[in-house]
Amino acid sequence: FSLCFDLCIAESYVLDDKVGLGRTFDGIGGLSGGGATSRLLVNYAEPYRSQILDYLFKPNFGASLHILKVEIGGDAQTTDGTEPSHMHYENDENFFRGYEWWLMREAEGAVDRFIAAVPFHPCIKLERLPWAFPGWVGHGKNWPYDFPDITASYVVSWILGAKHYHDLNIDYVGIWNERNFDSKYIKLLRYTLDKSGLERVRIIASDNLWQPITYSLCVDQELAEAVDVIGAHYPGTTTVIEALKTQKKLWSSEDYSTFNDEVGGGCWARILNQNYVNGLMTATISWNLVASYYEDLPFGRDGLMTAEEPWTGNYVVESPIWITAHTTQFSQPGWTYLQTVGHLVHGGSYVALTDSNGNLTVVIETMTHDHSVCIRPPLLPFNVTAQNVTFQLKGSFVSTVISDGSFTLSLDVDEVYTLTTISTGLKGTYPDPPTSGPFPKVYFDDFNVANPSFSEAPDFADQTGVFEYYINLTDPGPHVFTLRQVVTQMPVTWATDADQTISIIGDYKWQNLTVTCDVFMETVKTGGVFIAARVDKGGQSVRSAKGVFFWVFADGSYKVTNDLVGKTVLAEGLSGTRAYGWHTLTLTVEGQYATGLLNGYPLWKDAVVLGPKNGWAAIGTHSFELAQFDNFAVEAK
Ligand code: 147
Ligand code: CA
Repeated sequence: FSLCFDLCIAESYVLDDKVGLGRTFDGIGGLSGGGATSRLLVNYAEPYRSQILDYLFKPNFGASLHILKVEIGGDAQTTDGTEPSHMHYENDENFFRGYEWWLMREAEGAVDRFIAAVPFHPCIKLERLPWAFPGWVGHGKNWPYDFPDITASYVVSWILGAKHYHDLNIDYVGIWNERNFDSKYIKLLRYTLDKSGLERVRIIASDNLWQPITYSLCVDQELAEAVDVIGAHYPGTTTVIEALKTQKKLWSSEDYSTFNDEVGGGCWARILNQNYVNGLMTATISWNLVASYYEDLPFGRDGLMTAEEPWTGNYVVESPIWITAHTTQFSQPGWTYLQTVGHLVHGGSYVALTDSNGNLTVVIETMTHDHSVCIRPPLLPFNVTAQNVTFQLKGSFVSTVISDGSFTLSLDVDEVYTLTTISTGLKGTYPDPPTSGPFPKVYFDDFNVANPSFSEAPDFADQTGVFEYYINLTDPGPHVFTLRQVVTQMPVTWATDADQTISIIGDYKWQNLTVTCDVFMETVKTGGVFIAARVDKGGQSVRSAKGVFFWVFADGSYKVTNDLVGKTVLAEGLSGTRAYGWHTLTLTVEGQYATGLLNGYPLWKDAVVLGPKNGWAAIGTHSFELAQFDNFAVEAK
């Protein structure tokens, strides 16, 4: 029985910089993307949106993150949705799509506002990584390395645009998330960066496992010169000897992905310390930054905090935020780990960091196994019990603290302590946000926004394809401002996108409802569009989505299907619909029956719907084709 009281002998640990220092600390970060994980965040009203950003980025307030990693949108499904590319087509460039630009500016803004107020200057490091690429980058093949010069200039154009249009300096760039890397491409990327005046941008490879990238770095000197950081995903706190031998910085460039309750917080506390103790990793990045996507999409709530209700303004500052603060508020990128870090005799771990200027921060965690399981990899059993620990300060820290340079702590299990000379730490707080509530049962959007701050309409979460605000300059009538699906070719994918495009919206619990939308096909003969209810799947499973789909086609026909692929037909017939004309579709689902109107007149009725019982509303197209939507409305029971 191991409960330990004051009389117990304390195990002793030395903290010493005389023996030489360890590796340079690069920071703790969050990942927005991979994919669409911040989708709902942008639609929060003020002051809640800024409060959320402050909990994430504001120094000495909350998570006070050092690194923001974002996806470079590739028009394709990358876990919880698609993110738009800055180049949908070869001759197209637009650096104002999506919300990642805005998020990067806000992250820097939160830091800048702070810099204005205090003399101490932290800065946020920006990193970007592609999951997918527009189809033209692969010339129609699902592979980005056949034309490496095209891929490199596509990626570099994003970094140049970040600087030119948003004054954002990107510090790190990656290759292709959790997919193959190509040595020739990495060297060409380095060359293209340098040629574009971006020598300061560092390359991370390969955002997958430690191998085979480490092996390639060992045998290819030119590749080793091009790569600055080996980034591994979900490393389970360990690395491999060969990676250590490369002398490269080692990062856990994607980690966590765990439900953000207290066990999630425990996972995060354990890996933040032990990624260095066991694996000498000097940065850890959480997938994801903030859970701002419909919770019924894959990996619901796997973010440092939760902000999934822009319609109420409710958000939740979850335990991983405060776990992060234990490290981020008391050490900065550029500080150095001491060599004297390690495991505690009765379980748990400690790290120590210094600014080499007299400041010292020690972070101790005593997370038990069951209180710190992460989503992956599996966690082998281990024991942690209450214990007394004595820290002996040596080297330049002898005089920093107490007279004899030592202190003793009584540690219980599942605790995190920060011992520090830094006095600026703060547990930031705002008044409680509004209470949680469901998506509004009555919803309407006419997309009539002349200068939208975002390219996408509120609450629509694209699952294949990209739906953007559009202006019909020549439209004489009521459809000047619409929403348009703009992806015209299957992208170089990361997940298995559907062959149709689809954007979901609303409450996953919706059962009985009416969906109405004006639709406009832009493809003669073969064009097709749908509105839908009870859509039961998104994310990587979007291809197998079921629901009630009401389609009209440019060949003058309609269909009602039970699935997105259109295999299970519930009704079909003639509609007289065509391209380049507006039609109004209305779909009502009530219990086991569905009914459809065209332009307000019954077209089909009482189609029998045996499942699914509930799901989101949706709009979409039959293929990767241009089409427009207007006056979208839902009335749910
Ligand atoms: C990662 C992706 O990089 C993220 O975009 C997101 O999908 C995240 C969700 O947990 O997962 O991909 C992984 C998928 C599977 C494994 C590791 C990473 N795995 O099985 O080890
Ligand atoms: Ca409109």
